[in-house]
Amino acid sequence: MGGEMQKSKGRVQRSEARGQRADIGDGADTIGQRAEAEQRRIVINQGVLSKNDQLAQGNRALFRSKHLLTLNIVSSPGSGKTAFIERTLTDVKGRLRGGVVVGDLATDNDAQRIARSGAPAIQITTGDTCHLDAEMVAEATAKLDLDALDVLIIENVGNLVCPSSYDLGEDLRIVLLSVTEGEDKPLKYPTMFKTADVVIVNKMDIAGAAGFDRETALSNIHRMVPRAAVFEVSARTGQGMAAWYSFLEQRAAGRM
Ligand SMILES: Nc1nc2c(ncn2[C@@H]2O[C@H](COP(=O)(O)OP(=O)(O)OP(=O)(O)O)[C@@H](O)[C@H]2O)c(=O)[nH]1
Ligand SMILES: [Mg+2]
Repeated sequence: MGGEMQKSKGRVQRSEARGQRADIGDGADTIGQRAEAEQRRIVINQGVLSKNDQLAQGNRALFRSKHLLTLNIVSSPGSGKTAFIERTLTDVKGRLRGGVVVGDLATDNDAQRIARSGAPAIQITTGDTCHLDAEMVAEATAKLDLDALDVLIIENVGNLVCPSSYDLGEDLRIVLLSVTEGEDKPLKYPTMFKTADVVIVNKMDIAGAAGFDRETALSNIHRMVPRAAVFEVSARTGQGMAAWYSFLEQRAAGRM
């Protein structure tokens, strides 16, 4: 494996769809014109999503043909996605071979951090785009030796809104919630939480200091997504991570 880190740059073109939406809405004065503009917006959005869905299916078929387990990790900025990935890859080394694609608006800080754990890491810089899409992931993963991996981890751009609508071809969508964000976040960002396969409650080492209401948080998560597996962990201390590793290794074994 050996700590390589590469960059896939300049994906600002992904904002095309937003540009189109802004254009068609301008100058619509009457109710009829606004309704027509709204209808056209919906058609364009469906077009963008169905193109993404097709590309995501292509990714999924490729990843499965390589017997990879693919994770799409999403959360608010700073919940600990990179810390969670770093710790996971370090601790499962020797049992699972992991590779990472990480998206941020700017900087390759996260890919550098992950590369230090010894895993290959590709940074995507999205410019002004607040999510990864299937095309970006396809381009980035073309730079990885997928035959040398068991698990492909995609760290999405940090926010709980945009990434929820974009299938990347993953097997599992993993949503992180850290104890400092507020117990109501699952209720406020329902689309993200409802599409989760796994919810990781992170930073449990500071739950007491943060006044974290564990019962309320877990109840809100279960209300939004009763089928999700939930792990309460600290990516900093390692607390609770063993149960996550068992789950991960079991799922990865199902792909081999
Ligand atoms: N106390 C504590 N701090 C943590 C834990 N996990 C992450 N952190 C800290 O939280 C901050 C943000 O962590 P990151 O891993 O950069 O978070 P991220 O979700 O990847 O952030 P973005 O990529 O910017 O969205 C850092 O200062 C981490 O050291 C944890 O379990 N406990
Ligand atoms: Mg990060």
